This record gives sequence, C-alpha cells and structure tokens, in this order.
Amino acid sequence: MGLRPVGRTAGPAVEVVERTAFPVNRGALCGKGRTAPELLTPGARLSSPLVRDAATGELVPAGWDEALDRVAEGLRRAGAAYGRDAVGVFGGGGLTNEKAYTLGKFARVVLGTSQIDYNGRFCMSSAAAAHGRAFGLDRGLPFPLADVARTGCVILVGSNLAETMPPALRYLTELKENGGRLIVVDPRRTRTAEQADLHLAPRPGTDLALALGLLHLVVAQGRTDEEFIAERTSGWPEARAAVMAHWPEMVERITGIPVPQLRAAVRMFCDAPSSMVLTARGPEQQAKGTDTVGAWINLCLATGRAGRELSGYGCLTGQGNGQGGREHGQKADQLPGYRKLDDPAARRHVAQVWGVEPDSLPGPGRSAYELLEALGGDIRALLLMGSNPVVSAPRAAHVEGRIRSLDFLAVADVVLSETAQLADVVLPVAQWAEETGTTTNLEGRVLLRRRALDPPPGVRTDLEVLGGLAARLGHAKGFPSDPEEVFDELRRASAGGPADYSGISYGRIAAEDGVFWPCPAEPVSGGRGEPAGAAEAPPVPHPGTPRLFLDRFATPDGRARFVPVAHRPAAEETDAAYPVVLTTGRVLAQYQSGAQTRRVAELNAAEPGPYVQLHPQLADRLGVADGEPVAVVSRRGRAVAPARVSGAIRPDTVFMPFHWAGEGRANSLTNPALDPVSRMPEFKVCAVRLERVAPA
Ligand SMILES: Nc1nc2c(c(=O)[nH]1)N[C@H]1C(S)=C(S)[C@@H](COP(=O)(O)OP(=O)(O)OC[C@H]3O[C@@H](n4cnc5c(=O)[nH]c(N)nc54)[C@H](O)[C@@H]3O)O[C@H]1N2
Ligand SMILES: Nc1nc2c(c(=O)[nH]1)N[C@H]1C(S)=C(S)[C@@H](COP(=O)(O)OP(=O)(O)OC[C@H]3O[C@@H](n4cnc5c(=O)[nH]c(N)nc54)[C@H](O)[C@@H]3O)O[C@H]1N2
Ligand SMILES: [Mo]
Repeated sequence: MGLRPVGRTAGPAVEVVERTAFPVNRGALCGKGRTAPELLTPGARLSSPLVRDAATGELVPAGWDEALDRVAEGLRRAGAAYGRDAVGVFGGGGLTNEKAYTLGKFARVVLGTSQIDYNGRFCMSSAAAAHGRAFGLDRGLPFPLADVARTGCVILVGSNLAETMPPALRYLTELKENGGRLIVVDPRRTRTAEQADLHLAPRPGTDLALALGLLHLVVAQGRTDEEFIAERTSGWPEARAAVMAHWPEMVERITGIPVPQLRAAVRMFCDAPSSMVLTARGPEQQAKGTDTVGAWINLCLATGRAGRELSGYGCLTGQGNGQGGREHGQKADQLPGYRKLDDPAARRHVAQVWGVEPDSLPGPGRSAYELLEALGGDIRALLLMGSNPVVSAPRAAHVEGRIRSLDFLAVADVVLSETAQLADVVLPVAQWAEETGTTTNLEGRVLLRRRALDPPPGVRTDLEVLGGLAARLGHAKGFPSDPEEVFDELRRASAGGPADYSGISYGRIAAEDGVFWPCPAEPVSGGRGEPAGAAEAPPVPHPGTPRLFLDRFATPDGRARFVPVAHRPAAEETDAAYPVVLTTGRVLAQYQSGAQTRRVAELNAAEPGPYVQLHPQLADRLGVADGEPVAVVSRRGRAVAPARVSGAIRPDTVFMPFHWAGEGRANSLTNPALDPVSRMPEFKVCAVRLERVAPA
C-alpha cells in the first residue's frame, strides 16, 4: 500500500511509516520525523504535573487538580491586582490549528488580555507582512510545492532546505533534471548551495540591496514585462524610481557579490520561460525583513513572474504548523481566519461565534519580543504553550532575566525545557501521535493527523488544559477538548475571512489528502472556480484553492502592489570593536531550541553540541585550530563553542546554530532590533568579536 516502516521504539507501540502516495513529500521523512517516537517513551518526557514547593523552591510532582488550581489562581491574581493586560500568553507555531485557535480565544474571552503573541513572530512574520502588502493575502506558497520541479528557474534566498526541509530537496533535483536552473543566495556554501548552478554569497543583511541590484539590471536591460505591469500591478513608477538608485557597482560593494554574477543571475531568471523566488529565514530574519521580501516580490512582479502558472514568489514556512499557526488568532493583532483584531466587522463576526459582545474583545497587543521584554514589568503572569524562549529568543540572557522576574509562570510542555525549569507550574501534555488535530502546511494545504495511541497516564492534551483552566476561571462552556468540535467552530469563525476554512471538514481532509484554503462553505458551479449560478453546471462543493492569484490578486482592485524600498544597513554594523558578522541558523539533526531533539540519542550523536563555523583566514588570524574553543562576544553577551574551520563561509562572517542552552547559546549574542512592520528580530545579523580561549 505504499507504506514503508522507517522508525519505531521499544516503548509504545507506534511505528513511523513513509506513505509514498502522499503528494507533498511522497513519503520521504527526515531523521527527526523518523526518530520522533523516542520522545513518546516515558524516560524522555514529563509524566506528571510539577509545582514549585514553597519551602524548598524545587519543582515537585503534583496532581492535575492542584496544578490547574494553581495556574488559574496565578493568572487570576495577576489580573485582579494589576488589570487584565498584566496576564500574558505565549504560543507556538507547532501547535495544531485547534490549539492555536483555542489559545487565542482563551486569551481574549477568558483572560480578557490583549497580551498574546507566539514564536511565529520569530519565524515567518516578515514574509507574512510582505505577502499582505503586495498580494493582499498571506499564504506561504501560492502554488503546490510540486510546481517547483517544473518551473524554469528558482532563486532560493537564505534557505538551507537540504538540512531544514530534506524531503523538499527532491523537487530541486527534479528541477535540474527537467532542465531548470537553481540560484542559491546564502553567505555559506551549504549542502543546498552545493546543488546550485549559481551560488551568490552576500554579506549577511544585504539581501535587500541584492534584490534591488538585480531589478536595476532587469530595467537597464529592458527585460521588464510591461504588459503584465500595466494589467496586473500598481505602483511601478515609484518602485522603479527607487530601484534606479541601486547601481550594480554599488550593490557589489554592499553585498560583496561581483557584478558578473549579478548579470548571470538576471540572465538565468529572465531567460527561463517561468521562474520563482523562494525565501526562508536568511533574508526574513532581519530588521528590514519585510522590505527585503518586498524587493524580491518586486523583482517577480516587474518580470511578470507572479500570478501565472509555474511562476511566483513563495516563503518556505518553518514550523510544524507554521502556516496554520499564523492564521487563527494567537498573533497579537489577529482573529481567526486571518482576520484583523482592529477591523470592526471581523470583531462582530468572531464575537458572535464566541457568544460575547464585540466590545468585550481586547485590542491588538504587543509582538513576541516586546511581550517577553515586558515580563516582570507590566506583565506579571504568563501562560506559555509551545515555545522555549530561554534558548530561542534574541538577547536570551536578558529575556531569561525577564522570565525569572515574573510573579507567576505556567508552562505546558512535553519535556522539561529550559523555560519550563523556571516555571511555578509545569503541565505535561500529549504530543503528535497521541492526539488528533489539523495542521496547515506551507502550501496552505490543511492536513489531518489522527490519534494513533493513548497518551500515558498523568498527561493531558493542550485542549484539556485550556478547558480545565477556562472552567476554573468561570467559563464552563466554550472550551471543548474534542478537536473536531473545535475545528467545526474554527470553520465558522473563519468563514468569510482571508483564510476561509468553512468548507473544510475532517472527512474531506481525510478523503482528499488535504484541502487548500481558501475553501468557503458555499458551493461553486460545476465549472472551474466560478461562483454558483454563473454557469449552467450544477453546484459542487468548493474544491479548495491550490493555486492563488492566477486571475486576480487578493487586493481590493485585484492588482499586486509594488512597494518602493531602498537599501539600508543592518541595525548593528561591524566596527573596530566588533569587526565580524555573526549569523545564526540550523543544522540537520537538531530542531529549534533542541528541547526535543537533544533528548534523542541518534540525533545527539550526529550533532552533539554548538559550534562556531569560521573561515580558515579568520581562524589563522586568531590562532584558533579546528575543534578548539573560541569565544564569540557581542554587545549583548558572550558564548563559547568549538571552532569549525571551513572554507564554506565568507571570511568576514561566522555562523552558529542556535539549538543549545548554556555556554554555547547563540542567542546570548543576537540583536533584538525589530523590523518596523513585522516586529521580527534581527537573528541573522549582528556584530561580534572573536577571542581565542585556552583549551581546558
Ligand atoms: N533540521 C532542522 N530543520 C528545521 C528546523 C530546525 O530547527 N532544524 N526548524 C524549522 C523552522 S521553524 C524553520 S523557520 C525552518 C528554517 O529553515 P531555513 O531558513 O532553511 O534555516 P536557517 O538555517 O535558519 O537559515 C537558512 C540559511 O540562511 C543563511 N543566512 C544567514 N544569514 C543570511 C543572510 O543575511 N542572507 C541570506 N540570504 N542568507 C542568510 C544561513 O547561512 C542558512 O544556511 O527550518 C525548519 N526545519
Ligand atoms: N539565533 C536564532 N534564534 C532563532 C532562530 C534563528 O534562526 N536564529 N529561529 C527562530 C525561529 S524561526 C523559530 S520558529 C523559533 C523556535 O524556537 P521555540 O519557539 O523555542 O520552538 P521550539 O524549540 O520548537 O519549542 C517548542 C517547545 O514546545 C514544546 N512543544 C512541542 N509541541 C508542543 C505541543 O503540541 N504543545 C505544547 N504545549 N508544547 C509543545 C517543545 O517540547 C519545546 O519545548 O526560534 C527562533 N530563534
Ligand atoms: Mo521557524
């Protein structure tokens, strides 16, 4: 049946199989998926609630009633003493749609707080903002991932998908087999860059200048698509004027990419019959990430490479539910269905589904980093579900201090993460194989994962946790723990919104290998996509929307919007005291803050600890040999890790993966400068100096 067993554990009776007929990955899993059952075993995970003992200050096991009573009391007390906004909520893009939706509703209806945000702010928020600005809608890819294999040219900007989305590498291989060209933009020659026909290695933080330089050449060479610009876009004259200031020689000086390589990139992109730009965290996690993505979108629009078959811009979304997690209301400014919290019509619609007065809903709150920074200040209590900011937030030592200064912290997690260790109450929750729920992948395809085994005793689901807390805080109704019941409410709440799920049901998802939003409940005529009644064919259920924008963009006038943008430097440039650029990212065998993967023996063996990747020239200058410890110092802190000397990185740049806590924590160094639109921190650029550390 196309099911290939690839991983199992001695513990619970669960086996991970590769389902080869599944259209997105054709069954292929990466090592973290294959080894995921290890975390279902008792040793690696929490199996009982923990509460902090007043006498000893230690976390000790407790019953569920006591733990939930304490959380309810901690949240209630902060709200009563300091006002509702003194209670914060922090969510995660790994949560299912049902959980993310319920968390947002819990914050607004039960706690009445505006102070909710989530780790997706650190992930795709810049691309999301740029998508909204240009296209009027934010969905990671406006086309199925498989289209990548059939386009003519792909510019992959700041994505190391060979390590971060290994199953997708196959589409790049097929692209090349089909005669397509691949351009990779990354300061490092990664496993992904090794696949490229052309690898451009910019200085970190200069992607905006690069995109503008390419567009300058497009204009200078008369390779714009004037018909497309006239018919399907607005704002070109202003964007064009901004581009003309970015001469190739100037762009070479800023980015370090030689002009002939810029010309070669333009040739490949424009000669191909169709082409795509795909971005990931490299260009997005910058204090100008929104404008940077906007510049890449401008390149697509000016060349007519958007809103057409096999052409367009897409963002390679990160987390398990990176797309769905950003649609249903755990974001500070958002209501379910990708609605805006400050839109009166949206408030009326959602309030009616929730059975509350529109005026009772709080307004927009603060973004993730700003929220973390306010902990212990005007936010006195926090409920955290699905993130480990002690490791993953920028300027982490400062954030850790803010967390420690809270009056009350509750953490729901699978494991005792570094952040959970600081909590007053830890609630152990069920994980993927133990609960049913939907996620939405980077293509906007809503997928269903069904419970395969019962959670162990002592563990509850996140929905049960929120239901239990809501009941204790006076909301006995409205917080069901049955995921399908939650999904049916989410459908109604999303109806008519940009991310409309109202026509999607568990039954349909299962029958159709996922359904692409928008998928309204209203039937359509039997013809392709026309509203009911437009043609004679009898109405059929809306088929979902695998490809967006082919006829019109989601803006009021149907035209994509150019946004005029100009180069600007990183928030923190190098200088005499901090002469080297630090960038950060991921390795294949570890996941995010490492809370889960650092507990899996096979993954730890493959990638046991942090390191500093640096060029041989830089290593020579410091007198550091491969494997020796090196200190990296920024204005925010210091980290020490072994040097990994490698010619695959620019000599002016060092790279650290961010998966570890302690001495080698990359985020002790990073700069929390925020993008003015998306509020994304600048994880990908800061200034550091390196110091030799005498080996112990
Ligand atoms: N193995 C593994 N896979 C993962 C994850 C994980 O933790 N581990 N996390 C998941 C999540 S949540 C996400 S968001 C994705 C992220 O997936 P990616 O975006 O692919 O991951 P990163 O390693 O953060 O960054 C990608 C590349 O950006 C480059 N880069 C650094 N600075 C710059 C710059 O200024 N410009 C450009 N153009 N490139 C730059 C880095 O060298 C790096 O190779 O991965 C997902 N998949
Ligand atoms: N320097 C640097 N820092 C970065 C980045 C970078 O590139 N460089 N990338 C950023 C990005 S893109 C991201 S996405 C963040 C990610 O960083 P985090 O937000 O810390 O994400 P995770 O490590 O996935 O943390 C998830 C936590 O939730 C738990 N968990 C998993 N599933 C569930 C669930 O269903 N319910 C509950 N209650 N808990 C669950 C896990 O065990 C883990 O402890 O890091 C950001 N930080
Ligand atoms: Mo992410």
